[in-house]
Amino acid sequence: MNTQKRSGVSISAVERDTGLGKDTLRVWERRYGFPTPHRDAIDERLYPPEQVEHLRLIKRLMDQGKRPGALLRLPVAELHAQLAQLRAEKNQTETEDWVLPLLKRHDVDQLRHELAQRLARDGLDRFVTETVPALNRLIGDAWMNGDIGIFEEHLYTEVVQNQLRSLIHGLANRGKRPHVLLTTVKDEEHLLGLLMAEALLAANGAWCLSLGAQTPLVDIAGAARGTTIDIVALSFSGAYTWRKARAALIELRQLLPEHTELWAGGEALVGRGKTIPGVRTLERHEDIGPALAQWRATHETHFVKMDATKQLGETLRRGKK
Ligand code: B12
Repeated sequence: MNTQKRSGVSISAVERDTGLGKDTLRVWERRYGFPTPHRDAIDERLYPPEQVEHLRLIKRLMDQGKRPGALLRLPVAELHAQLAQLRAEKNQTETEDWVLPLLKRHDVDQLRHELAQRLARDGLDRFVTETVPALNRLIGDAWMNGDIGIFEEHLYTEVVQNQLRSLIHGLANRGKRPHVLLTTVKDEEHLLGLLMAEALLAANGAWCLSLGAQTPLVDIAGAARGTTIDIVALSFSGAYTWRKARAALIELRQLLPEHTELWAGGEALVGRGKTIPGVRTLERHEDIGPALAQWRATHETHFVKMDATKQLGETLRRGKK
Protein backbone atom coordinates (compact mmCIF):
# COMPACT_ATOMS: atom_id res chain seq x y z
CA MET A 1 0.00 0.00 0.00
CA ASN A 2 1.24 3.46 -0.85
CA THR A 3 0.98 5.53 2.31
CA GLN A 4 2.84 8.50 0.91
CA LYS A 5 1.14 11.72 2.05
CA ARG A 6 -1.22 12.87 -0.69
CA SER A 7 -3.80 15.61 -0.92
CA GLY A 8 -7.45 14.91 -1.47
CA VAL A 9 -10.86 14.80 0.16
CA SER A 10 -12.78 12.03 1.90
CA ILE A 11 -15.59 10.02 0.34
CA SER A 12 -18.12 11.88 2.54
CA ALA A 13 -16.88 15.21 1.20
CA VAL A 14 -17.18 13.92 -2.38
CA GLU A 15 -20.72 12.73 -1.68
CA ARG A 16 -21.63 16.16 -0.29
CA ASP A 17 -19.93 18.04 -3.09
CA THR A 18 -21.14 16.07 -6.08
CA GLY A 19 -24.43 14.57 -4.92
CA LEU A 20 -23.14 11.08 -5.82
CA GLY A 21 -23.70 8.52 -3.06
CA LYS A 22 -20.80 6.70 -1.38
CA ASP A 23 -22.10 3.32 -2.60
CA THR A 24 -22.24 4.60 -6.18
CA LEU A 25 -18.66 5.87 -5.94
CA ARG A 26 -17.41 2.51 -4.67
CA VAL A 27 -19.34 0.55 -7.31
CA TRP A 28 -18.00 2.74 -10.14
CA GLU A 29 -14.47 2.29 -8.86
CA ARG A 30 -14.87 -1.48 -8.93
CA ARG A 31 -16.88 -1.76 -12.12
CA TYR A 32 -15.51 1.02 -14.34
CA GLY A 33 -12.08 1.67 -12.84
CA PHE A 34 -12.99 5.30 -12.11
CA PRO A 35 -12.66 7.21 -9.82
CA THR A 36 -9.23 6.11 -8.63
CA PRO A 37 -8.82 7.59 -5.14
CA HIS A 38 -5.56 7.41 -3.23
CA ARG A 39 -5.52 5.85 0.22
CA ASP A 40 -4.51 7.65 3.41
CA ALA A 41 -2.50 6.25 6.32
CA ILE A 42 -5.53 4.32 7.64
CA ASP A 43 -6.52 3.07 4.20
CA GLU A 44 -9.44 5.48 3.77
CA ARG A 45 -10.15 6.78 0.26
CA LEU A 46 -8.78 10.23 -0.65
CA TYR A 47 -10.05 11.83 -3.85
CA PRO A 48 -7.80 14.35 -5.64
CA PRO A 49 -9.52 17.65 -6.62
CA GLU A 50 -9.39 16.96 -10.37
CA GLN A 51 -11.31 13.69 -9.87
CA VAL A 52 -13.95 15.49 -7.78
CA GLU A 53 -14.36 17.98 -10.61
CA HIS A 54 -14.59 15.11 -13.12
CA LEU A 55 -17.28 13.43 -10.99
CA ARG A 56 -19.23 16.67 -10.73
CA LEU A 57 -19.31 16.93 -14.53
CA ILE A 58 -20.59 13.36 -14.77
CA LYS A 59 -23.33 14.04 -12.23
CA ARG A 60 -24.36 17.21 -14.05
CA LEU A 61 -24.80 15.24 -17.28
CA MET A 62 -26.66 12.48 -15.44
CA ASP A 63 -29.06 15.15 -14.14
CA GLN A 64 -29.75 15.96 -17.80
CA GLY A 65 -30.69 12.34 -18.49
CA LYS A 66 -27.34 10.86 -19.68
CA ARG A 67 -26.34 7.36 -18.61
CA PRO A 68 -23.38 7.00 -16.22
CA GLY A 69 -21.96 3.89 -17.93
CA ALA A 70 -21.25 5.82 -21.13
CA LEU A 71 -20.12 8.99 -19.36
CA LEU A 72 -17.54 7.19 -17.24
CA ARG A 73 -15.62 6.17 -20.34
CA LEU A 74 -15.32 9.72 -21.70
CA PRO A 75 -12.42 12.12 -21.16
CA VAL A 76 -13.09 15.38 -19.31
CA ALA A 77 -12.89 17.46 -22.52
CA GLU A 78 -15.67 15.39 -24.09
CA LEU A 79 -17.85 15.80 -20.97
CA HIS A 80 -17.41 19.58 -21.19
CA ALA A 81 -18.31 19.45 -24.88
CA GLN A 82 -21.51 17.50 -24.13
CA LEU A 83 -22.52 19.99 -21.46
CA ALA A 84 -21.86 22.92 -23.80
CA GLN A 85 -24.01 21.26 -26.47
CA LEU A 86 -26.87 20.69 -24.04
CA ARG A 87 -26.62 24.29 -22.94
CA ALA A 88 -26.71 25.54 -26.51
CA GLU A 89 -29.77 23.39 -27.25
CA LYS A 90 -31.52 24.71 -24.17
CA ASN A 91 -30.70 28.33 -24.88
CA GLN A 92 -32.46 28.04 -28.21
CA THR A 93 -35.70 27.55 -26.32
CA GLU A 94 -34.91 29.56 -23.21
CA THR A 95 -34.31 33.24 -23.61
CA GLU A 96 -32.90 33.89 -20.16
CA ASP A 97 -29.56 35.12 -21.49
CA TRP A 98 -30.29 38.54 -19.99
CA VAL A 99 -29.63 37.39 -16.45
CA LEU A 100 -25.87 36.68 -16.63
CA PRO A 101 -24.79 40.10 -17.96
CA LEU A 102 -26.88 41.77 -15.23
CA LEU A 103 -25.36 39.60 -12.54
CA LYS A 104 -21.83 40.22 -13.77
CA ARG A 105 -22.51 43.97 -13.64
CA HIS A 106 -24.06 43.49 -10.17
CA ASP A 107 -27.03 45.45 -11.46
CA VAL A 108 -29.48 44.40 -8.76
CA ASP A 109 -32.09 47.05 -9.56
CA GLN A 110 -32.38 45.97 -13.18
CA LEU A 111 -32.43 42.29 -12.15
CA ARG A 112 -35.36 43.01 -9.80
CA HIS A 113 -37.11 44.96 -12.50
CA GLU A 114 -36.71 42.21 -15.14
CA LEU A 115 -38.05 39.59 -12.74
CA ALA A 116 -41.00 41.73 -11.64
CA GLN A 117 -41.85 42.40 -15.27
CA ARG A 118 -41.85 38.70 -16.13
CA LEU A 119 -43.98 37.92 -13.12
CA ALA A 120 -46.53 40.56 -14.07
CA ARG A 121 -46.57 39.40 -17.69
CA ASP A 122 -46.63 35.63 -17.21
CA GLY A 123 -48.50 35.25 -13.91
CA LEU A 124 -47.40 33.40 -10.78
CA ASP A 125 -47.90 29.88 -12.06
CA ARG A 126 -45.72 30.26 -15.13
CA PHE A 127 -43.15 32.37 -13.29
CA VAL A 128 -42.66 29.67 -10.66
CA THR A 129 -42.89 26.57 -12.84
CA GLU A 130 -41.00 27.86 -15.92
CA THR A 131 -39.09 31.12 -15.47
CA VAL A 132 -37.39 30.49 -12.12
CA PRO A 133 -36.39 26.84 -12.90
CA ALA A 134 -34.86 27.96 -16.23
CA LEU A 135 -32.95 30.72 -14.44
CA ASN A 136 -31.80 28.30 -11.72
CA ARG A 137 -30.39 25.96 -14.37
CA LEU A 138 -28.61 28.79 -16.11
CA ILE A 139 -27.12 30.14 -12.87
CA GLY A 140 -26.13 26.65 -11.68
CA ASP A 141 -24.38 25.90 -14.98
CA ALA A 142 -22.70 29.31 -15.09
CA TRP A 143 -21.35 28.77 -11.58
CA MET A 144 -20.11 25.28 -12.51
CA ASN A 145 -18.29 26.61 -15.57
CA GLY A 146 -16.72 29.43 -13.62
CA ASP A 147 -18.66 32.07 -15.65
CA ILE A 148 -19.92 33.62 -12.42
CA GLY A 149 -18.56 33.51 -8.88
CA ILE A 150 -20.26 32.32 -5.73
CA PHE A 151 -20.89 35.98 -4.87
CA GLU A 152 -23.00 36.44 -8.01
CA GLU A 153 -24.87 33.19 -7.34
CA HIS A 154 -25.74 34.48 -3.86
CA LEU A 155 -26.86 37.78 -5.35
CA TYR A 156 -29.21 35.97 -7.71
CA THR A 157 -30.61 33.80 -4.91
CA GLU A 158 -31.24 36.80 -2.68
CA VAL A 159 -33.14 38.72 -5.36
CA VAL A 160 -35.31 35.74 -6.32
CA GLN A 161 -35.92 34.80 -2.69
CA ASN A 162 -37.07 38.35 -1.89
CA GLN A 163 -39.37 38.35 -4.86
CA LEU A 164 -40.91 35.00 -3.92
CA ARG A 165 -41.30 36.09 -0.30
CA SER A 166 -43.13 39.28 -1.20
CA LEU A 167 -45.37 37.24 -3.51
CA ILE A 168 -46.16 34.84 -0.68
CA HIS A 169 -46.75 37.71 1.74
CA GLY A 170 -49.35 39.14 -0.60
CA LEU A 171 -51.16 35.81 -0.69
CA ALA A 172 -51.78 35.39 3.06
CA ASN A 173 -54.65 32.95 3.34
CA ARG A 174 -56.05 33.57 6.80
CA GLY A 175 -55.76 30.04 8.07
CA LYS A 176 -57.40 28.17 5.17
CA ARG A 177 -56.82 24.40 5.09
CA PRO A 178 -54.63 22.59 4.57
CA HIS A 179 -52.04 24.09 6.92
CA VAL A 180 -48.60 23.33 5.52
CA LEU A 181 -45.27 23.47 7.37
CA LEU A 182 -42.30 23.92 5.02
CA THR A 183 -38.60 23.42 5.67
CA THR A 184 -35.42 21.58 4.63
CA VAL A 185 -33.42 19.14 6.73
CA LYS A 186 -29.84 19.33 8.00
CA ASP A 187 -27.22 19.91 5.28
CA GLU A 188 -29.81 21.11 2.76
CA GLU A 189 -29.14 24.81 2.30
CA HIS A 190 -31.06 25.29 -0.95
CA LEU A 191 -34.18 27.32 -0.27
CA LEU A 192 -35.53 28.25 -3.67
CA GLY A 193 -37.35 24.94 -4.29
CA LEU A 194 -39.10 25.36 -0.97
CA LEU A 195 -40.06 28.99 -1.60
CA MET A 196 -41.36 28.07 -5.05
CA ALA A 197 -43.49 25.33 -3.48
CA GLU A 198 -44.74 27.76 -0.83
CA ALA A 199 -45.77 30.32 -3.47
CA LEU A 200 -47.78 27.69 -5.35
CA LEU A 201 -49.36 26.30 -2.18
CA ALA A 202 -50.39 29.80 -1.10
CA ALA A 203 -51.69 30.61 -4.59
CA ASN A 204 -53.81 27.47 -4.37
CA GLY A 205 -55.34 28.64 -1.08
CA ALA A 206 -53.28 26.72 1.49
CA TRP A 207 -52.00 28.39 4.66
CA CYS A 208 -48.21 28.04 4.93
CA LEU A 209 -45.73 28.26 7.78
CA SER A 210 -42.08 28.19 6.70
CA LEU A 211 -39.23 27.42 9.09
CA GLY A 212 -36.56 28.19 6.48
CA ALA A 213 -33.63 25.83 5.89
CA GLN A 214 -32.03 23.04 7.95
CA THR A 215 -34.50 22.31 10.74
CA PRO A 216 -33.57 19.28 12.91
CA LEU A 217 -36.06 16.41 12.46
CA VAL A 218 -37.19 16.46 16.10
CA ASP A 219 -37.99 20.15 15.82
CA ILE A 220 -39.99 19.66 12.63
CA ALA A 221 -42.03 16.99 14.41
CA GLY A 222 -42.32 19.23 17.47
CA ALA A 223 -43.69 22.08 15.35
CA ALA A 224 -46.26 19.77 13.76
CA ARG A 225 -47.35 17.97 16.91
CA GLY A 226 -50.27 19.46 18.84
CA THR A 227 -50.86 22.15 16.19
CA THR A 228 -53.20 22.38 13.21
CA ILE A 229 -50.46 21.43 10.73
CA ASP A 230 -51.94 19.01 8.16
CA ILE A 231 -48.92 18.57 5.89
CA VAL A 232 -45.15 18.83 6.30
CA ALA A 233 -43.44 19.66 2.97
CA LEU A 234 -39.69 19.25 2.43
CA SER A 235 -37.36 20.04 -0.46
CA PHE A 236 -34.17 18.14 -1.43
CA SER A 237 -31.96 19.64 -4.17
CA GLY A 238 -29.70 17.69 -6.51
CA ALA A 239 -26.82 18.33 -4.10
CA TYR A 240 -28.49 15.98 -1.59
CA THR A 241 -28.18 12.23 -2.08
CA TRP A 242 -31.22 9.99 -2.48
CA ARG A 243 -29.92 7.71 0.28
CA LYS A 244 -29.70 10.54 2.82
CA ALA A 245 -33.03 12.04 1.76
CA ARG A 246 -34.71 8.65 2.10
CA ALA A 247 -33.23 8.08 5.57
CA ALA A 248 -34.39 11.53 6.75
CA LEU A 249 -37.88 11.00 5.38
CA ILE A 250 -38.23 7.57 7.00
CA GLU A 251 -37.09 8.94 10.35
CA LEU A 252 -39.34 12.00 10.16
CA ARG A 253 -42.34 9.87 9.15
CA GLN A 254 -41.91 7.94 12.41
CA LEU A 255 -41.71 11.15 14.45
CA LEU A 256 -44.76 12.84 12.94
CA PRO A 257 -48.33 12.27 14.11
CA GLU A 258 -50.05 9.68 11.94
CA HIS A 259 -52.61 12.13 10.53
CA THR A 260 -49.91 14.60 9.36
CA GLU A 261 -49.06 14.02 5.72
CA LEU A 262 -45.42 14.19 4.61
CA TRP A 263 -44.77 15.62 1.14
CA ALA A 264 -41.33 15.93 -0.45
CA GLY A 265 -39.94 17.27 -3.73
CA GLY A 266 -36.70 18.29 -5.45
CA GLU A 267 -34.07 16.90 -7.78
CA ALA A 268 -32.71 14.36 -5.24
CA LEU A 269 -36.03 12.50 -5.35
CA VAL A 270 -36.96 12.89 -9.01
CA GLY A 271 -37.08 9.85 -11.31
CA ARG A 272 -36.18 7.30 -8.63
CA GLY A 273 -39.27 5.22 -9.38
CA LYS A 274 -39.17 4.15 -5.74
CA THR A 275 -41.68 5.03 -3.10
CA ILE A 276 -41.10 5.67 0.59
CA PRO A 277 -43.96 4.38 2.76
CA GLY A 278 -46.01 7.23 4.21
CA VAL A 279 -44.33 9.87 2.05
CA ARG A 280 -45.84 11.60 -0.95
CA THR A 281 -43.14 12.44 -3.50
CA LEU A 282 -44.00 15.30 -5.83
CA GLU A 283 -41.80 15.22 -8.90
CA ARG A 284 -42.55 18.73 -10.09
CA HIS A 285 -44.06 21.92 -8.75
CA GLU A 286 -46.91 21.42 -11.20
CA ASP A 287 -48.00 18.44 -9.05
CA ILE A 288 -48.89 20.72 -6.13
CA GLY A 289 -52.30 21.82 -7.45
CA PRO A 290 -53.61 18.25 -8.03
CA ALA A 291 -52.12 17.01 -4.72
CA LEU A 292 -53.92 19.82 -2.85
CA ALA A 293 -57.19 19.09 -4.62
CA GLN A 294 -56.85 15.44 -3.63
CA TRP A 295 -56.10 16.35 -0.01
CA ARG A 296 -59.16 18.58 0.12
CA ALA A 297 -61.38 15.93 -1.44
CA THR A 298 -60.39 13.41 1.25
CA HIS A 299 -60.73 15.86 4.13
CA GLU A 300 -63.69 17.81 2.81
CA THR A 301 -66.42 16.36 5.05
CA HIS A 302 -64.34 16.97 8.16
CA PHE A 303 -63.64 20.62 7.42
CA VAL A 304 -67.10 21.38 6.00
CA LYS A 305 -68.42 20.07 9.33
CA MET A 306 -65.94 22.23 11.27
CA ASP A 307 -66.92 25.34 9.27
CA ALA A 308 -70.61 24.62 9.86
CA THR A 309 -70.00 24.33 13.63
CA LYS A 310 -68.09 27.62 13.57
CA GLN A 311 -70.92 29.33 11.69
CA LEU A 312 -73.50 27.96 14.12
CA GLY A 313 -71.43 29.28 17.05
CA GLU A 314 -71.30 32.71 15.49
CA THR A 315 -75.05 32.78 14.79
CA LEU A 316 -75.74 31.84 18.41
CA ARG A 317 -73.36 34.52 19.69
CA ARG A 318 -75.00 37.16 17.48
CA GLY A 319 -78.45 36.01 18.68
CA LYS A 320 -77.40 36.52 22.31
CA LYS A 321 -76.39 40.16 21.72
C1 B12 B 1 -28.57 29.03 -5.44
C2 B12 B 1 -27.83 27.74 -5.37
C3 B12 B 1 -26.98 27.53 -4.26
C4 B12 B 1 -26.94 28.47 -3.08
C5 B12 B 1 -28.17 28.21 -2.18
C6 B12 B 1 -28.60 29.42 -1.39
C7 B12 B 1 -29.98 29.31 -0.87
N1 B12 B 1 -30.20 30.00 0.21
O1 B12 B 1 -30.87 28.67 -1.41
C8 B12 B 1 -25.59 28.08 -2.42
C9 B12 B 1 -24.49 28.95 -2.98
C10 B12 B 1 -25.53 28.16 -0.90
C11 B12 B 1 -25.41 26.66 -2.95
C12 B12 B 1 -24.60 25.73 -2.34
C13 B12 B 1 -24.34 24.47 -2.86
N2 B12 B 1 -24.74 24.02 -4.07
CO1 B12 B 1 -26.11 24.88 -5.14
N3 B12 B 1 -27.29 25.66 -6.39
C14 B12 B 1 -27.98 26.75 -6.39
C15 B12 B 1 -28.86 26.82 -7.68
C16 B12 B 1 -28.25 27.83 -8.64
C17 B12 B 1 -30.35 27.17 -7.49
C18 B12 B 1 -30.92 26.86 -6.20
C19 B12 B 1 -31.94 25.85 -5.86
O2 B12 B 1 -32.50 26.05 -4.79
N4 B12 B 1 -32.25 24.79 -6.59
C20 B12 B 1 -33.07 23.72 -6.05
C21 B12 B 1 -34.46 23.58 -6.69
C22 B12 B 1 -35.15 24.88 -7.04
O3 B12 B 1 -34.33 22.87 -7.89
P1 B12 B 1 -34.54 21.27 -7.98
O4 B12 B 1 -33.91 20.60 -6.84
O5 B12 B 1 -34.15 20.96 -9.37
O6 B12 B 1 -36.11 21.09 -7.78
C23 B12 B 1 -37.06 21.14 -8.82
C24 B12 B 1 -38.25 20.29 -8.56
O7 B12 B 1 -37.90 19.04 -8.18
C25 B12 B 1 -39.08 21.03 -7.62
N5 B12 B 1 -39.01 21.00 -6.18
C26 B12 B 1 -37.98 21.32 -5.41
N6 B12 B 1 -38.32 21.26 -4.14
C27 B12 B 1 -39.63 20.94 -4.07
C28 B12 B 1 -40.48 20.76 -2.96
C29 B12 B 1 -41.80 20.41 -3.18
C30 B12 B 1 -42.71 20.20 -2.01
C31 B12 B 1 -42.26 20.26 -4.53
C32 B12 B 1 -43.64 19.90 -4.78
C33 B12 B 1 -41.40 20.42 -5.61
C34 B12 B 1 -40.09 20.77 -5.37
O8 B12 B 1 -38.74 22.32 -7.95
C35 B12 B 1 -37.69 22.44 -8.83
C36 B12 B 1 -38.29 22.80 -10.15
O9 B12 B 1 -37.39 23.51 -10.90
C37 B12 B 1 -28.80 25.34 -8.18
C38 B12 B 1 -28.96 25.16 -9.68
C39 B12 B 1 -30.25 24.42 -10.03
N7 B12 B 1 -30.28 23.93 -11.25
O10 B12 B 1 -31.16 24.27 -9.26
C40 B12 B 1 -27.45 24.88 -7.61
C41 B12 B 1 -27.21 23.41 -7.33
C42 B12 B 1 -28.48 22.78 -6.76
N8 B12 B 1 -26.15 23.41 -6.33
C43 B12 B 1 -25.29 22.46 -6.49
C44 B12 B 1 -24.18 22.19 -5.61
C45 B12 B 1 -23.22 21.09 -6.04
C46 B12 B 1 -24.01 22.91 -4.42
C47 B12 B 1 -22.91 22.67 -3.35
C48 B12 B 1 -22.63 21.22 -2.99
C49 B12 B 1 -21.67 23.39 -3.86
C50 B12 B 1 -20.47 23.30 -2.92
N9 B12 B 1 -19.50 22.55 -3.35
O11 B12 B 1 -20.46 23.90 -1.89
C51 B12 B 1 -23.48 23.47 -2.15
C52 B12 B 1 -24.32 22.59 -1.21
C53 B12 B 1 -24.91 23.36 -0.06
C54 B12 B 1 -25.78 22.51 0.80
N10 B12 B 1 -25.19 21.85 1.78
O12 B12 B 1 -26.98 22.43 0.60
C55 B12 B 1 -25.59 21.63 -7.71
C56 B12 B 1 -26.16 20.25 -7.41
C57 B12 B 1 -25.71 19.30 -8.51
C58 B12 B 1 -25.73 17.92 -8.09
N11 B12 B 1 -26.55 17.16 -8.76
O13 B12 B 1 -24.99 17.57 -7.21
C59 B12 B 1 -26.56 22.59 -8.53
C60 B12 B 1 -27.60 21.89 -9.43
C61 B12 B 1 -25.63 23.50 -9.37
C62 B12 B 1 -24.89 22.76 -10.48
N12 B12 B 1 -25.20 23.04 -11.70
O14 B12 B 1 -24.04 21.98 -10.26
N13 B12 B 1 -26.15 26.47 -4.07
